[in-house]
Amino acid sequence: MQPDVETAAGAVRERGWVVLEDVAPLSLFGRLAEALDPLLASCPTGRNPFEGRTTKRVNNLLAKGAVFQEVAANPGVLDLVEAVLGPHFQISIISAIQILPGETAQDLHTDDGLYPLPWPHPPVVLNTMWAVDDFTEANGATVLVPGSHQWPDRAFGGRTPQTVPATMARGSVLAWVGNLVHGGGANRTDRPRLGITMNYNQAWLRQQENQYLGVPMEVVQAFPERLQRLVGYDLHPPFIGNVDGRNPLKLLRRA
Ligand SMILES: O=C(O)CCC(=O)C(=O)O
Repeated sequence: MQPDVETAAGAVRERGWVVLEDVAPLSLFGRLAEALDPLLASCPTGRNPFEGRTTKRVNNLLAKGAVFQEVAANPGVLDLVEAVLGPHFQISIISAIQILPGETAQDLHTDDGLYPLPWPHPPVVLNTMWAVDDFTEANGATVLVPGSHQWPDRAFGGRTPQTVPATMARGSVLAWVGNLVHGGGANRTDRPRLGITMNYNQAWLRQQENQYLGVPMEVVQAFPERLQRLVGYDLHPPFIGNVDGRNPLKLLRRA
């Protein structure tokens, strides 16, 4: 059952994560799988253990098919992101992650560890994982350390993290806060595990993926306005992101 947005945001604040069901029709997940099929076929496996040497990642998805707009701008997910991060957030990175049979568990990490912020800090990243396949303990469901976002320091030192697998059926969406310790699970089955990670961050931060160069301007011009703003064509008050003192959205429309 779908929790209301405040209940979901409460779970994210308290234990660091929540699984949403029914945020989009199951048919969307079929269309996502179909769009990803050829992209995955020509995609190499990862370059290092963190990317996963037996894992495929297709990045920059907003430039690779209109169907991915439905992930990035899902209203139910955006309501949750706003409840956790506040009103001024943006798309940081959107990638498909396919963990292939035989992949070992990814090193545990936090997504906002990329940013040199003092610890602890308020939420600056909310990540989501769209389950294009069923996520099971055996096939590499994302593993999470509940409550780790409230640890008093960033270091794992002295702690033995107790992980739980985010098992969920195809069509579900896992959301977790950027300072929660987590990682991709090991795939001990003979079938791949496919998910789309759609990561949002505070609009005053640098985006993990360069959306301005990654998504051609004419593609962004055809997006609905909300998505254009989420890609980064917007001001964070009072004037972060301006061009000649003006909101970049106005220039995008004129270009
Ligand atoms: O694939 C997953 O389940 C999680 C991957 C992840 O956390 C990452 O690559 O940063």
